[in-house]
Amino acid sequence: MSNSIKRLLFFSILVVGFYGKTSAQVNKYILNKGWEFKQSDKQDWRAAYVPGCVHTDLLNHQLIKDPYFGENEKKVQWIDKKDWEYKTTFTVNSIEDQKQQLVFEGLDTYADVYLNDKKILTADNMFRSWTVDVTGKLKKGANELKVYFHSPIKTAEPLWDAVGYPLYAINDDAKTGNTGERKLSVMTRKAGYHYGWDWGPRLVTSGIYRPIYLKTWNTVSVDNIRYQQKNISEKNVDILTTVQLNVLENTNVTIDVLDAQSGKKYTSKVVKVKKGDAAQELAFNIKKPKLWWTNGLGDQHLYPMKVVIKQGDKILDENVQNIGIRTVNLITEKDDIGESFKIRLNGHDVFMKGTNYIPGDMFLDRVSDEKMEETIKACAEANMNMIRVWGGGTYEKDLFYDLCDKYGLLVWQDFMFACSLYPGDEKFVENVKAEVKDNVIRLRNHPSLAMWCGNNEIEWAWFGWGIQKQMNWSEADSTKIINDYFRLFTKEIPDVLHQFDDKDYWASSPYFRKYGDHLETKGDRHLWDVWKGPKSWDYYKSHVPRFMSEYGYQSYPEVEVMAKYVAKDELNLWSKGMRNHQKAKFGNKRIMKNVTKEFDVNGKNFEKVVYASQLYQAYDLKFAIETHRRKMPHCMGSLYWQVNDCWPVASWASIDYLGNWKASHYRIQEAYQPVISSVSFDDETFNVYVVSDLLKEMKATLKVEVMDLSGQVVKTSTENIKVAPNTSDIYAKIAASDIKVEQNNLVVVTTIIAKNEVIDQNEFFLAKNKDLTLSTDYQLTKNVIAQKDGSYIIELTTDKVLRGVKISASVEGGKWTDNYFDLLPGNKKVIVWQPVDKNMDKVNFKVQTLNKVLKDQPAEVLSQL
Ligand code: BMA
Repeated sequence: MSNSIKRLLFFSILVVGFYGKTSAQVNKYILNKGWEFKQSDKQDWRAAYVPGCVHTDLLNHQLIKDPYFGENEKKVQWIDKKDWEYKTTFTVNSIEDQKQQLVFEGLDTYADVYLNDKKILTADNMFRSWTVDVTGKLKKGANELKVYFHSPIKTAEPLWDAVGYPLYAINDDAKTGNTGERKLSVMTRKAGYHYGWDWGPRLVTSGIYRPIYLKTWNTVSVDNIRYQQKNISEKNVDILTTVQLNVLENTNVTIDVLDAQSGKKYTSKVVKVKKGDAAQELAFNIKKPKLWWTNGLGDQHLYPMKVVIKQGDKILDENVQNIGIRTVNLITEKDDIGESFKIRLNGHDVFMKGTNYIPGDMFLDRVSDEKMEETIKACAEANMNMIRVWGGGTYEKDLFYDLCDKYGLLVWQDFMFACSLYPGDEKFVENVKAEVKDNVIRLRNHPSLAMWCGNNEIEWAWFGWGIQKQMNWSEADSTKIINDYFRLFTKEIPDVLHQFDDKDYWASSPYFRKYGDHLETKGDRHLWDVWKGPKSWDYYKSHVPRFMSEYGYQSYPEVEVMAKYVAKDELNLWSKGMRNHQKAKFGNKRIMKNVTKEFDVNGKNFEKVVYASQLYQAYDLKFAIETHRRKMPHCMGSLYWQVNDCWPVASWASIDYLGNWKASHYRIQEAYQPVISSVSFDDETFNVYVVSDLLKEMKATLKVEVMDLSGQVVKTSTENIKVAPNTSDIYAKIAASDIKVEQNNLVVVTTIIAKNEVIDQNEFFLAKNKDLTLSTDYQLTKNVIAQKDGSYIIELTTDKVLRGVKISASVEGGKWTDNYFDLLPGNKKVIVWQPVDKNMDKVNFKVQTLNKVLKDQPAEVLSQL
């Protein structure tokens, strides 16, 4: 018996005891112990984890093989056709409190809940939370809680059939799921990506994926709080606190609003509350507020707020949450280009540098707090200031938004709808409205929350992809479908949203309200033509929108990562196992088509393909980001697709499933720096731009060197410049005719020096990588110059221009300060490697360069430190 199973069995016979009193009168008892699960038509109960899900429980008991390995995904498709039961027993020693409620923060999805064999809840939406009054239904002693999950597939089938016409869902992998023509994902309020996506497997799970707790209280409790900020200035902010109370009896209560850390009281009032629910408003102000800023622009100052409800001296309930003082708006106003699409933070138009986020695992309980923090931190480290929670996943757990508050990332929050058309019956609409209310109330006070968006790519699908023809709907059905769409996304959702929050709402990303609407002059845009081909990187230059909310290029994760998920002899692009880890249509072909154009590589050597694909992705994203930033303020945002993976897979992610930064994440980090230099080659001229996101003017020196690839500087210029705040401009120009070196033998190196420090160095190669005359005969020096606190500080120098320098350690698990970089003669490159295990005896480092690896010069291991 495995250790984890032994541990589970121990929990299953453990009876949960509780009923301790805290100072506040509201008590919460988490019911995460003693759970067991079984397939409903079988008898054997087995220990289960809560929060968790059926797939991970089956895996823990070795009843299925790892669905992420090889083609195992296909062998576990039976799970979603079955019903599953979960149960636990908890002990109540005494029942004193007036009100007893069971709170379910996340049930996935069609669940009947029984307390002591009596049904207390029917749930049908993974995104909602449910509070059930169980007053008088608890027994002294043992109580049994049972959750019966109906198969999400079997439940949705009759719902699908009742619609009368097929609905559209491009990513629903009905084929793998064996559901025939039925794209059942659209019928169920459950994470879309569970049904398959072009980067994810189909694993339609069931389970209690967020905590369940028993809440007991007396007289009055806090239901929710809304903090609204008005009249923000350097001197003052007015804060209106609306406290929504649950009241069991008429009484007088004192409501205090305090600083949770210092205990300083902001305001207080005594009110008579009446039985039933009541909202109470308290207004106060904070003098000289410290503002909350995005990463790179200032501090992320948080005010820890506490609301205390008292009856006399007795504390009835307390609520603590952080707020940040800031104004944030989506500005869409007519201008001489068309209509703006930009985020205004504290009165400044801020260029959004960011990414799209997908759930961190197919099984959400596996996304540990540490893993979530690693991802958000990696975004902040890469100089991002925005993250989009994309509509095919979930409304993330609270921690996600806490982390965005802390690291200074604004959140673009989609509602959970993506690339599909949904039913429009009343039951469905009411369910969605309840979901919107729950999540808006839960998330609205986070300073990081910038805007809400109705859905991902539905307007584009309707008006741009020609789906009406494809689906062959009758005219009447077509009209009904689009009317249902507009009702949900332009009326019902924004109506509910704006009852509970005043942030801006954008109905669909990208903007595409009517035929012909996909524009560079208005709204946001997704650009996939470069990935899909045959467009080259220059297409990014000719198609710069007002805000680019998606674009990207795929690459493969490191060989060591895939080696854990496919058999050793399957480590090649076309093996069955690897093919199952490429979910995009024509994915491998698309990667190879461009990668082979750009580099001397073929599909045969997997390691080389991985290296080349990562470099291609890195150069693609660097090109796109710089292009978008140079075009500021025409364009005011660039969110590449996508930062993370939910399993090990070939994808657009810049960080792989195991947390390794791909080549692209390093180059994104560089391209998103607050101030960058960037070369654009237009009309036979090298235009050197400086882009600054700073809110103050910057004095600097701009150095431009044209170098041949042997390292000879053939032209140089140095200029003192003043860079206006929040601008992009050309500061130097070099005519191609002035350069007497072949275009495939040159690199333009631009350096910004401010206060005697190099704050940016960028390299621009005009020719395709394949055509560059990179030398294979170079002197690379590499030294571990120091070892500090388990980290290795490594210095590299070269006598010739090196491209795509990849350094790796012989031990897995660690972090580089930079990697996959260019190395120039005359530069000393110092990088640090922080291993996870700080007590290793011996580590070897190997260095690879594009100069040699893809030119079939010696093997991959070029040098050992
Ligand atoms: C975007 C996303 C996803 C998809 C990605 C890559 O449009 O919204 O639907 O995974 O493209 O194709």
